[in-house]
Amino acid sequence: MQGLITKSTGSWYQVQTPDGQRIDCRIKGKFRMKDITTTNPVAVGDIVDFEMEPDSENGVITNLHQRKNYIIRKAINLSKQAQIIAANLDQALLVVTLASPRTSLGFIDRFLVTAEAYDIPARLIFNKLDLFSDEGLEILADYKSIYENIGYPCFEVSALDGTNIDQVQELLKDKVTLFSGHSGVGKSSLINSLLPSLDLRTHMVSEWSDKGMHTTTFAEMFELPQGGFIIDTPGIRELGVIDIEKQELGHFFPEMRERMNECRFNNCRHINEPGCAVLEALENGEIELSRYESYLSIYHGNDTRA
Ligand SMILES: Nc1nc2c(ncn2[C@@H]2O[C@H](COP(=O)(O)OP(=O)(O)OP(=O)(O)O)[C@@H](O)[C@H]2O)c(=O)[nH]1
Ligand SMILES: [Mg+2]
Ligand SMILES: [Zn+2]
Repeated sequence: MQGLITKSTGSWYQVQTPDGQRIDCRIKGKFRMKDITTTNPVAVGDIVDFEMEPDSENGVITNLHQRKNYIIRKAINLSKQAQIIAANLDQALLVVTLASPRTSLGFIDRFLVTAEAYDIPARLIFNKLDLFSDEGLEILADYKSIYENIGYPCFEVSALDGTNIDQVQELLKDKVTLFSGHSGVGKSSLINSLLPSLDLRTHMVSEWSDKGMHTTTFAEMFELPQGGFIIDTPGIRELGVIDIEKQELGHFFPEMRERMNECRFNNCRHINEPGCAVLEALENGEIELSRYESYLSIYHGNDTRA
């Protein structure tokens, strides 16, 4: 039998059958990926074959189908361990808040580079719009212009009062969509406002640390009545960029990618080379300094700041 992984706890996998049944399965045998060690061989979004165990309500996963794509998260710089967050995605939404908790530009950029590297279209969802002061709204406008100018669609929403939730609803139709972001930014709250029947657990952000409480502990996929699937994920504390060759890194910044053919040297690192089109664009303000700083930070391997 064939099914779709809708939840993974590490030892158990929930498999949805084509007729909508959900069966708890274990894994038999080895599912190794080339080149990387992952903590989970099978992830939400994977298509698998499974068999029912004799005299049991549970099944055993016996085969993993080829993935269209996947997104991996590396915990920290030194660790070789990586975790597949989800597989077979059409798009990834990064939920961002400017306060309670604050998402840094560096974190946004590392997420976007990761999505580019895995060839998954990314969009930014600025949540908690209801909390924004006038000053906050100005910062939001700055952030939005940085990312819209380089081609990432941005949305401003409030899961609390429902502002612009319809725009997100439209974005999701017939697609498999990953919701990602720091703990406490409102991923589960957003999914609840999109699918009110779900009633996922949410939790207040700590007043003391301004950090989320890591309420969602496992990735889980939900089917939308209008077609499509959404995947809720646990909050990401820090995001290491998975082994990208330094020479390749510029390709994952769209604004650098579109200029680097004009650099004088074809092995230009865009750091201090004469005739560098990227540095020229930086100087005349066509490339945002914060983006370039993220490039340097990832380039030099300081890529785990929260
Ligand atoms: N004011 C306001 N609060 C919100 C909004 N969205 C979510 N919250 C609150 O933010 C807190 C965290 O929300 P969650 O949905 O649990 O956040 P999460 O991203 O799922 O967090 P993890 O599961 O820990 O990764 C909760 O107290 C929510 O009520 C919003 O649009 N406005
Ligand atoms: Mg959550
Ligand atoms: Zn260059």
